[in-house]
Amino acid sequence: MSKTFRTAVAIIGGGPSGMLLAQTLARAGIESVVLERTSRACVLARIRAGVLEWGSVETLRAAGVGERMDREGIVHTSVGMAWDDSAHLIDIAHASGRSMMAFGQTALTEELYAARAADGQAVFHGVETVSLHDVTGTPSIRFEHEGTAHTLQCDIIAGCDGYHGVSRQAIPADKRREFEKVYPFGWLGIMSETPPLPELWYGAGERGFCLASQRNPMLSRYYVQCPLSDTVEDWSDDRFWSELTARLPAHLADQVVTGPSIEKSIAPLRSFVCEPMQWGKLFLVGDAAHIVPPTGAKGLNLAISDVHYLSRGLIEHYRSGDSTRLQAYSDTALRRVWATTKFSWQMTNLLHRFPENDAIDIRLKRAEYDFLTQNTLAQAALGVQYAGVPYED
Ligand code: RFL
Ligand code: PHB
Repeated sequence: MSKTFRTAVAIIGGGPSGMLLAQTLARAGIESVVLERTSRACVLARIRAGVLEWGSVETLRAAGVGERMDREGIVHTSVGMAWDDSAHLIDIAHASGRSMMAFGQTALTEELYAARAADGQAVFHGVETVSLHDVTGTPSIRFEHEGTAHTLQCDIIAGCDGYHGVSRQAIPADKRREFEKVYPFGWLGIMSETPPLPELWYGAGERGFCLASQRNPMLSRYYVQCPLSDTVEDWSDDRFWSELTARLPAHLADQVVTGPSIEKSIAPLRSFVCEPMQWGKLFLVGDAAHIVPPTGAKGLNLAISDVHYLSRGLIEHYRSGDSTRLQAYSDTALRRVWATTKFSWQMTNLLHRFPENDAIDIRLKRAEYDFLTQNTLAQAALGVQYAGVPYED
């Protein structure tokens, strides 16, 4: 048995990129179908990003999914930087004219799934053996769903299937250039139902990187840099809290409210960019095209700006037949991707201990931290990048 059907935009991947694209297109009257490998419960169980740039906040509001974010999110105008016992708050709003919003990716994805369900839009969960065909001509996607083979014909394919997805491979290897850096450590993250510190703090120093972040007034997210060989079993809650508080300056460590973790995981860190982000009628979006290390909180924000550029191009293409912006998608998106990849790499280098770092490397990082915390121009440079490179017209 096999089934053939058709849509305008076939979206592979039901993570934040795919669902936000589907939502934005639906509001412009453009039909799409989302194909997701896992179950809805599995997508909604992922705990990842937590900080939204103001450009992301505005994009989400415009897509009609901002209400809960505006109710529950924590707006912050500063970000803290600490090194052993030194601590400075950097005024992001002063430097950039914009603030940030702490709001979890999990909650955002819940809102996107609720909005699509309210519109009655089908998301095919549990799709298998997804393959892309004739992406430079008359595109289609073949997949299996609940034991039945399907062919989805479409005008456009949006590859929103993350770093491990299949879409990127549909760009011929000799036309695709991939740039990659894998970092020699991971981030151990925990979630705990305790009040967070009043500000978001990035910490560096003798014992390595740490981060104190927020979800809502009774939900905190914390991270410490750890060796890649560690497993979550190596880290009891007690060990985590004592390591985190040892890495923070004493006056911040004293404010940390500890409690049982409700989630604990280790994430590897990489910088990765695929060029181009478009091939024929295939457009890559979000983690399918690029990965940044989480230092600086940019991955989800880049996914949202990709959706902004692609949906704008698609809406013009369908409304007026003008494909200029759509055809410029890869170049436009990549300018922001590279600027942001540079920022995440720089923040990662500054704040982490690498196994190969020797005494001079550490002194140089400390000198850079001192310059940053003492020089208002350096703070302005950090502030505009942390708040997010403005979207191009
Ligand atoms: P996702 O979230 O990986 O979703 C891709 C979806 O595609 C599905 N899929 C397929 N579906 C159909 N067919 C196939 N063949 C498929 N292969 C895969 C997958 O099941 C999945 O549902 O990519 P997307 O949508 O582009 O979203 C990207 C973001 O998830 C990611 O960039 C952020 O989470 C990164 N990130 C952060 N970003 C921020 O902006 N701010 C942060 O504070 C922040 N913190 C983080 C982070 C990522 C982290 N980890 C664990 C990687 C903190 C961490 C710890
Ligand atoms: C988070 O809250 O999960 C978070 C915050 C800032 C980052 C990365 C992750 O740089």
